[in-house]
Amino acid sequence: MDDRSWEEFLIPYEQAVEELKVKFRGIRKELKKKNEYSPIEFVTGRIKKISSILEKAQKLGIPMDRLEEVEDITGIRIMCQFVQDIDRVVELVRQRNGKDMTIVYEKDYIKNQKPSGYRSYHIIIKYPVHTSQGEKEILAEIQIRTLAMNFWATIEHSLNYKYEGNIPEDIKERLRTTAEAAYLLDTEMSEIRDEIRDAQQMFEYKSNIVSRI
Ligand code: 0O2
Repeated sequence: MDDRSWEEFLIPYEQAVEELKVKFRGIRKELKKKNEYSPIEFVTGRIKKISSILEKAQKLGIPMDRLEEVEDITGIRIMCQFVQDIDRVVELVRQRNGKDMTIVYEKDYIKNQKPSGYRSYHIIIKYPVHTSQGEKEILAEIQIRTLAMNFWATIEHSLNYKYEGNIPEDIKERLRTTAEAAYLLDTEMSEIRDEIRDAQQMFEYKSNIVSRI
């Protein structure tokens, strides 16, 4: 595919990233406006790099004329403060099943941590995009994780990039130790969750009053 064909191919995926970001950020906005707790802390989205799409297609034996079978060309990441929030976000996605999106399958890398130490909850969805050519249904991956899981995954991802997927064994071992530390951080934070939430609510209440003065 030349640059132009790639650009055209990626149009619906780019649109889906933008729409899904607005939708999930909207949930947080709405809950905050109603002074309710939001299980969503922040949302990011990306289009997979062309080189990564090709690599993944090759790994999975997907031919060039069926690249749309790569499930994470559109990727949305939803970050939560606490592990318990992940269940609430998963529930929010499930409630939309059959409405503006269709769940294809879910992968729980929190219960089934990857050997690398990676933890996150993935939901693969089908999402309809309305383009000038009509409706096109694309696949997208929603990753739901805590801030600690995200911190770990971001660092590990950049090391993987640096070492082109062959992280030296000693660093791999250290990453497994830090994954354990991130897990403990999540567990400890969950235990004092009510304390933290009270403190945050008080802080937000004060900030709102100050901003109104
Ligand atoms: P990009 O474009 O760099 O974001 P497999 O490797 O086959 O076991 P699979 O099926 O490829 O797993 O994983 P899955 O569930 O489709 O998830 C792919 C994405 O999940 C990755 O995107 C990462 O964002 C994340 N992920 C999965 N495993 C790991 C891991 O061990 N470490 C980190 N940091 N992230 C992981 P890509 O492929 O990196 O693409």
